Amino acid sequence: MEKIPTTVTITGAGGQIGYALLFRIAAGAMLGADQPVRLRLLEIPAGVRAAEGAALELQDCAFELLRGVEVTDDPLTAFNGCNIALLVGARPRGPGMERADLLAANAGIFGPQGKALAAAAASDVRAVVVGNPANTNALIAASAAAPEIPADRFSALTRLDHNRAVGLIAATLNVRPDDIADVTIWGNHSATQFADTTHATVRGESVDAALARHFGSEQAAMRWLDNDFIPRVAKRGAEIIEVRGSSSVASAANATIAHVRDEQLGMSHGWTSAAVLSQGEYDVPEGIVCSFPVTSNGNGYRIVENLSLTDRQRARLRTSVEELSAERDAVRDLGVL
Ligand code: NAX
Repeated sequence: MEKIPTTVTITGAGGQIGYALLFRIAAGAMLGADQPVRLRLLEIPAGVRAAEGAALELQDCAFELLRGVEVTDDPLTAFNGCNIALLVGARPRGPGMERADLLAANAGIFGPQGKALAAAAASDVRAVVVGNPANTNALIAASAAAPEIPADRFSALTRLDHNRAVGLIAATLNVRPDDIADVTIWGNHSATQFADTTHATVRGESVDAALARHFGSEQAAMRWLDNDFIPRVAKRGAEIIEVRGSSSVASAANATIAHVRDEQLGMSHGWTSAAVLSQGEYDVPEGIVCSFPVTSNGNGYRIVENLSLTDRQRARLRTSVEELSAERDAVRDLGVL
């Protein structure tokens, strides 16, 4: 018997990442080859035509799993019965825009969307925020959706940073990406984040030991991690813009699909990274959406606890958490939380 279709709402569906997401979701890459999907595409009025064009192309693909596409500029219509919300549309930083202006503009998007989710979504809804500043936008949406939707149903995307770290280690050690397990992205989806290989393995061996062999000594490997790997992963978005002339799109859509797939279907081994609401783990203050190592049994992400962190690592995490706390305080000052 055919499964009940899952309703997936994509905001900013007329934009670049939206365009890269829609066709893979409809093809079954996110929820599996036996799971029919219904797509709801939310846009602002200026983006509706682009989303309608994508809807025409979806029809032209004649996807077996696609059970309907609806384009709207009304959040309540878009989130009606929604099981999975991909919150991609956001206000980009314009020329001369201060951080406070950016946070305020996005609070004006993610607050109302959180409320619309609470009013209209299915009782099992989960939402991932891709639109930047993703961590704080997720906090705003979760806070606006409370108490109808539990806060742990909201997360923000750091899977792209995670995959960037895995890809860079794999290329350096000349192994396959799936040989590598248990890398962690800690903190904010911003340049203060910190990619951590301490617990990572490559075909069962410690990544740090494999890097020491590759670079000739533990000190040389440490220098590479500190001076090349960590900053390069954190600034990879800028590198892509510099080389490609445009921001990350296909890799961001790919990471979004992997984030939701693992969250909904579960992971067979190891951990990944996602930004979820802290409850005080690793001394991150409660009530901040921070990237942690996470696992999933198919029923949402759970933070992997009790990993050992060195003083240097704790200091790095503290720096990123201070940035997240400042964003949270700025939004609080706006009266949004
Ligand atoms: P685009 O500008 O191509 O698309 C954004 C779309 O969102 C536009 O079509 C716009 O009309 C729509 N939109 C704006 N406000 C909306 C609202 N209130 N409701 C519905 N739709 C709305 O940007 P794109 O390249 O697709 O990037 C989207 C977001 O992802 C940006 O905020 C970007 O910074 C962020 N990213 C996040 C990443 C992450 O890892 N978390 C990585 C990639 C990307 O940079």
